Amino acid sequence: MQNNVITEDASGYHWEPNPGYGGNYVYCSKKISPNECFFGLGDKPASLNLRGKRFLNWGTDTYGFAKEQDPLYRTIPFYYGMHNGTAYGIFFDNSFQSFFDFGKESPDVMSFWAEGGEMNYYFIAGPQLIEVAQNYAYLTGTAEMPPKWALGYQQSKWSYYPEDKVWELAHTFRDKAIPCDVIHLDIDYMDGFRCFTWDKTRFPDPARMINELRKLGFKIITILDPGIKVDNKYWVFNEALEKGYFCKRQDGDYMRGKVWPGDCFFPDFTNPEVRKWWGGLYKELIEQNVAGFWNDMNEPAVFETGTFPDDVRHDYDGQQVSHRKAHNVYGMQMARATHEGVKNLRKELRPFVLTRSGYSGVQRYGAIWTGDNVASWEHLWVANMQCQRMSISGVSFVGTDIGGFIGEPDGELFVRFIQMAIFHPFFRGHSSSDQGDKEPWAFGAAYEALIRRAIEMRYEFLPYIYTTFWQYVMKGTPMIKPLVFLSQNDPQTWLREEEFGFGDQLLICPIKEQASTGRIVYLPKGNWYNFYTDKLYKGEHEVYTDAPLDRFPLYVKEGAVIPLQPVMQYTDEFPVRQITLHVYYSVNRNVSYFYEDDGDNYTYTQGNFSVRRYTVFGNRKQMRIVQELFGTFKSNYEDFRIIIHGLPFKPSEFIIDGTPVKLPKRLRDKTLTITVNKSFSRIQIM
Ligand code: MIG
Repeated sequence: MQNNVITEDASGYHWEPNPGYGGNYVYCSKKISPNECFFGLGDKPASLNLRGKRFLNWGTDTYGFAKEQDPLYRTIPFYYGMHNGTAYGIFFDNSFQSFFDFGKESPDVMSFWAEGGEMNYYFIAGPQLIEVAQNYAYLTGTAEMPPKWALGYQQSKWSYYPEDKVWELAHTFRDKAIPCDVIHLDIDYMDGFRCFTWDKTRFPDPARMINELRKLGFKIITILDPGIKVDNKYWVFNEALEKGYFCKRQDGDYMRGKVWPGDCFFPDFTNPEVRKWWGGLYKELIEQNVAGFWNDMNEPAVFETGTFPDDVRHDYDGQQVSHRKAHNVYGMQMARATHEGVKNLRKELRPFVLTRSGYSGVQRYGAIWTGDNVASWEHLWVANMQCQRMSISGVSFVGTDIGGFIGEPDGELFVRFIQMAIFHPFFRGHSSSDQGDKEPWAFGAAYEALIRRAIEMRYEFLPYIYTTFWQYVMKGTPMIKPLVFLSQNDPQTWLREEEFGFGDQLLICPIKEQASTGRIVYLPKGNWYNFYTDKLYKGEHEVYTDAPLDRFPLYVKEGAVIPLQPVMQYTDEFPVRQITLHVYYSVNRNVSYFYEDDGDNYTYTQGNFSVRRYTVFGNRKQMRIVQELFGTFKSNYEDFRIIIHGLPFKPSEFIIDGTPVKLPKRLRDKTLTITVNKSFSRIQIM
């Protein structure tokens, strides 16, 4: 990095007139270096490299959004620049409507500006993209470990009701042996869309239903919107009115807007007292054993006008500001109120909150889904870009409505969507009510089998996914990594955008075209095994990869140790009695981790976890696996089943912690399976 200019001001920090509003923009511009690439900025449904484009941040409800549409639901005013192998980040912490121009207006100038507020930006030095990501997370906050069940498959629809329908759904999953952990109840479970109520004709006894569903291994998540129905017989409305918790216009009238319940008022989540009150409202739902909460429409969305008028007043933690300043953080403050309230009510258990809107830092409070996407092949690509981009923008716990929210996918599209989503941390099928069925069995038996297999794979990979989540929690390392994050010095990765890394050891490339039976995949630096064939390929090359409908391009880094568990119908169906470690031979030393804890409480913060660190290396005649164990968590299994892939020699001896184990003849193959006590520290294979 020495003596290299990383970034240089063009006109630097200045003001520019804002004709629309009559005041000034707070403005900063910087020179663009030749070959400079730009990444980040949250949920933009555009190509990964942002060079040559301009964007606007203003959280917006965008039903059926299109590729390149801007803005969408979220505001993450943070980007990466990278040139000559050196990366840096800039976080423009300004909640007003903001703009980012990456050389669109003038090819050599990058600018960012906002409608008001301060020129308050952070420069984050790299030189590695990953380091910038980690430091951005350090600045804006990392997530907590999620409850493990929230990483299972979740099924949603707008809406499942009445109770009978929910049962039919639950039984179908179990009868068909398609794994599922969660059922979402969308707005129709409420009494006239009143938050924190139930429609008692549709759901006469929610606590009974929820507890019976739990016996089948299902958890319930309910949706809650910010709009509170104007109704003086409704306790939530009366309480907020009495306490002055609703947003008001500049002239003192209430901010009134139509949403699902009809005329609504809206709590001011930027007020700490309101957040506390809102958090407390979850008490009854929690007593009924609702497991998680879904916050929708929090851009905030209002029918007809889109959102609040600019003159609406907000407390903003005592600053008293207008909606111009509070708009982009409103949704995050709602998610925060929910997260903190639920955490406080459930004490020892981890909250799960799903939010649609968010600002930088929203990752502290919950997961994000990308919003109202469409059942099309183009949207599969869009979902791929959005999830990669959200992940490098601090929000790894992200997913899209699998198959598309709007419209009807055919079986093939659904299969390709869900195969990609196996490696999106938030894994949920969701769809709009009038758009036909999109449950895993809606496409006929052949597709059902393929969809089941994809969901099963998700459950098998859970130990690896959970470990990857832990790495994100500890260091802010993005769980999904664009190719360029794996190998930023390789110019091939600067523009390629469909392949993505998941965790330290996997590379995925979604199939994004109809009737495709394979595609070209670019493998970054290192050597990579095809997950299905065990064939080894050299990195920094394109590889044509077969992908008939029952598989997709999935590669494992050489030297990887991947922990897999048996298929389960839900995450705590039975205690895991055996973990399979898939070990991939390598001459180059490679390190892998395997993290475990209790799965749904906070004892991990007091040391009740275990981390296994594996080092794998070998030569033409032997191979070694070293295991180091940290932490005190006691797992339920005693042994590992170890499967070794890619041995270049026929093994005859296996030495575990110095003791030779003669291999039965049938095991003397290039792929080797053997059971080993979980506390081994060194394995030698010769
Ligand atoms: O105006 O609650 O993005 O996931 O199913 C639509 C109904 C409101 C929008 C969400 C979608 C949800 C739907 N909501």
